[in-house]
Amino acid sequence: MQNKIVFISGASSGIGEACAYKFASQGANLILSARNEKKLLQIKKEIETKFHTQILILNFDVRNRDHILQSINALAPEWKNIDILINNAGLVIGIDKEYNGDTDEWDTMIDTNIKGLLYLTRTIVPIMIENNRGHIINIGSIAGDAAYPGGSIYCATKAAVKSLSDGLRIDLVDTPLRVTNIKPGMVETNFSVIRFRGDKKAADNVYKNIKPLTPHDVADSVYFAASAPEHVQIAEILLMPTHQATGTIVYRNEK
Ligand code: 8X3
Repeated sequence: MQNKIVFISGASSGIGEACAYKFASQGANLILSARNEKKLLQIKKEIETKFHTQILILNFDVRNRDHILQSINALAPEWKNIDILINNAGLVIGIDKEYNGDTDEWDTMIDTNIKGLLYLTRTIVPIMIENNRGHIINIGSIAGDAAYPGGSIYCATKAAVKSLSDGLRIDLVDTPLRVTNIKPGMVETNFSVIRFRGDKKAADNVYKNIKPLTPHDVADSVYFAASAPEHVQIAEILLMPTHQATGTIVYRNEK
């Protein structure tokens, strides 16, 4: 991973932040993007004190297509040749039924999880094709394999991430580029706090009496896929806590 350039969206927290630490610890240079510039600067500072690495901050919302295009096009040549794109930015808001959800929240999820991922892919993959090397790692979800109660829109966005990953893998089959879809189950981050619109207690209940994955567990899988030999394409990884079996079946040890 030495001196490779890794672009991570949604890098200011959770899985994105954990990926930043993991790849920096293995010698990669990072381009970190997110909406929260203050948090990005803090992460950059922390990582740079721990590891010998260079970090560039790009402060944008993946929903803003023009901003993405301008930021990537303006990159200095030494940063532009991105080796690995980790499409991590994504979120869930609400647990409403499909017939009574908040349509603004739907727009936020669809625009971030699907369109934001597409904008970054559309901007960065042509650079990779030009360089004849690259790896696109999309953070999907177990939620994309089957819908669950209260998750209709979010599950649909993650099903889209699966289709978009599969479609891109087909489109790139005649190139050395690889495409991976990482599908985590329950991971303890601020993901559930946002889902429950800031209700920390409700979010904590999701992980009660079960040991969830940490963002670092997911980052390890991302790194595993990224560090496979060049002729090996890890198409998907589905990972979940040992006491989770599907998107809806978990065992909680309440003894
Ligand atoms: C997050 C996983 O299904 O527990 O994508 O909400 S889930």
